[in-house]
Amino acid sequence: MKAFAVAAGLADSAVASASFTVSSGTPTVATPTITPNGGTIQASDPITLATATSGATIHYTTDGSTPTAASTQYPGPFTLSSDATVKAIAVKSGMADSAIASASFTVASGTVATPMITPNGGVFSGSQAITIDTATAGATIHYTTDGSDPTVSGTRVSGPSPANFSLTSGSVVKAYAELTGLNPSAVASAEFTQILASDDFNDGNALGWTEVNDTGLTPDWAVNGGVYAQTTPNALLGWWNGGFFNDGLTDLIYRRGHYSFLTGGVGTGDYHYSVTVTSQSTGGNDDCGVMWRRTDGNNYYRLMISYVDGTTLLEKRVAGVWATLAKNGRGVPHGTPVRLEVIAKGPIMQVLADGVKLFGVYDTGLSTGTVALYARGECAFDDVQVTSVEYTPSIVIDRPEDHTVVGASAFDASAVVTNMPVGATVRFLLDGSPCAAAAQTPPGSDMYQA
Ligand SMILES: [Ca+2]
Repeated sequence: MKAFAVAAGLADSAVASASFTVSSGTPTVATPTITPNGGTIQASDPITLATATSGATIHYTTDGSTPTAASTQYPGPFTLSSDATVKAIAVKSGMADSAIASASFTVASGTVATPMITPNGGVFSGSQAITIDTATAGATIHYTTDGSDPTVSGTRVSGPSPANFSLTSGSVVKAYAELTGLNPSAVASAEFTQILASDDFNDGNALGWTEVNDTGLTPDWAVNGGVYAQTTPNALLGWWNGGFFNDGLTDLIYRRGHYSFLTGGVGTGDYHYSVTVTSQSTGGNDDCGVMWRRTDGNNYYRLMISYVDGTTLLEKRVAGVWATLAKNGRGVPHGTPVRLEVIAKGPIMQVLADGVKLFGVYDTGLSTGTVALYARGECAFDDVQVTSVEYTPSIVIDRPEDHTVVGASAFDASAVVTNMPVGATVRFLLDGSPCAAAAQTPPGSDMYQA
């Protein structure tokens, strides 16, 4: 465009000039991005396409051909099962098509060998040397010692294979390996529990144990023949004394007994406590058992086998107040050793006899304290072992108790189920048959009733 000015009596102005380009009026759609932008990927890695232009659609090809608006529309992140070049274009009505983006991918073939953890779990004292290696040369090992997933960067340690380190406390070790161009290995896992305390009494003494007289009547604890035993007969320890009666201390005398606790404790309230218990009388009214999380004479859990009743009883004493947590009609004969185990992890506690689960309870009353041996009668103890516990028991059914009911009558039973997996159900059986009105309504961990 050119212009000049005129006015009467004056000479015309010079000519001014300027150039203009008239726009077509159709802006261009932003070129798509491809993430990751090529390279070696795993077959499971998602490929993501995007454009900065709102409302535009993305079309793409994976065979190297030029994409158009007629090509496959991007449905969201996708994966590639073999080597491919991804090309993408973004289009929007009223706008010019974007430029074409392109990225070439190599899909890893083969898989890194799963690491070997050596030793592959177990029980140790003090410290434990660990080696993790993989048969795939050049691979990087990633491992955790806190049970967490090593494929997540969080607390993992990474380095070349083999990885060597030592554990100084109980741990769940998990490891996997990766190498560019290969699929990552599966995750290997191994559980290491640490011995926190042990005594087989084969040294002929009970050093490290503190005996507690809880009846005012004289007990007699001693180590003989490699076994730690209380040998004063039950009848001399105030067992009966005219019947169950209140002793004036808001405490039934039948709960009293004698016990010996591990003086130095075990440093934690979470542990796996095992001991072999034998009633040594022939027909006496012995009660033998174990205690755990004992902090003083008024605070502990106790499992008691009643050899006269043929029952086992799980109780707690918190601030001096007794409460029954569970009972069971599973008796043990006199003279028969039974291996009692208590697995206490947070509020979840499981009790086993000879490897068979007696009780699982959820209780928050006491969280720490030492272990003890309980005797209200002639009870012998051997092979005490306390180890760390590295896992949370999977399913706990809390405080089911024995019931006796007259035929053709009904009673209510309930169970608190903790850590129940998704999709699991609770069944109540009476003499092996499903109960008529069992409530399955709660999802997951909750109270179930029948
Ligand atoms: Ca022994």
